[in-house]
Amino acid sequence: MKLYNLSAGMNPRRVRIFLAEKGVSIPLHEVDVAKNENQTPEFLAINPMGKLPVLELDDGTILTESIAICRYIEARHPEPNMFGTTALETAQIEMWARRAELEMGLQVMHVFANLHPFWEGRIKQVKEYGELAREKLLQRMDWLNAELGNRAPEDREFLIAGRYTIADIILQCALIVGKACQVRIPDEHEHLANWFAGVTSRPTARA
Ligand SMILES: N[C@@H](CCC(=O)N[C@@H](CS)C(=O)NCC(=O)O)C(=O)O
Repeated sequence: MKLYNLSAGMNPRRVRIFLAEKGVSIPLHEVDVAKNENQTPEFLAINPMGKLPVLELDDGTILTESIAICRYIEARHPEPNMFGTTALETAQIEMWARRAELEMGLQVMHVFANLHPFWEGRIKQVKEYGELAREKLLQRMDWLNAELGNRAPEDREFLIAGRYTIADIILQCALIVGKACQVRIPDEHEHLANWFAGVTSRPTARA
């Protein structure tokens, strides 16, 4: 197997952390987006979207989409469980994963794409769109901080299920890119800040 990787990217980081939590090692092949290596005919033949991560299986099968890749790894390496065990827990983790991805991760991607200098001259940037996404992201941080604050203290360490799951990974990776785009967790959001400090101090956080 081979994982086509982009070290700084939000989505490849999800997969690297996930693999590290599972104790699974897959050779990485770095694709330098700054050098447009994701737009070469060779890479586009692998993923016509030109996006990372991509998992290439030993038989040549290609899997794209970070969460689909994580689900494949989960099925092959069930422990530690990251997607849920019971019907309820699986649904709750999915609920939090979708909140993390759609309510927050997506806004981070809009901020990054529309406001970050990396994309200047590479894609069409609409500053106002980026600013709106930044506002929405900050609103979601307000909501999440309040949500965590309303819980018993022992339930604030992880988003759901009382353990580290794919939902935590998705949000952690989003907020790392948020930081790089100058959208930091506001100082007064101690519950969200504590959650972030906890997940980013795990041994797998630098995977
Ligand atoms: N939904 C995809 C998103 C993949 C994605 O957008 N990857 C980014 C890196 S985080 C990328 O490759 N960007 C390069 C580009 O858009 O040119 C996933 O979850 O894997």
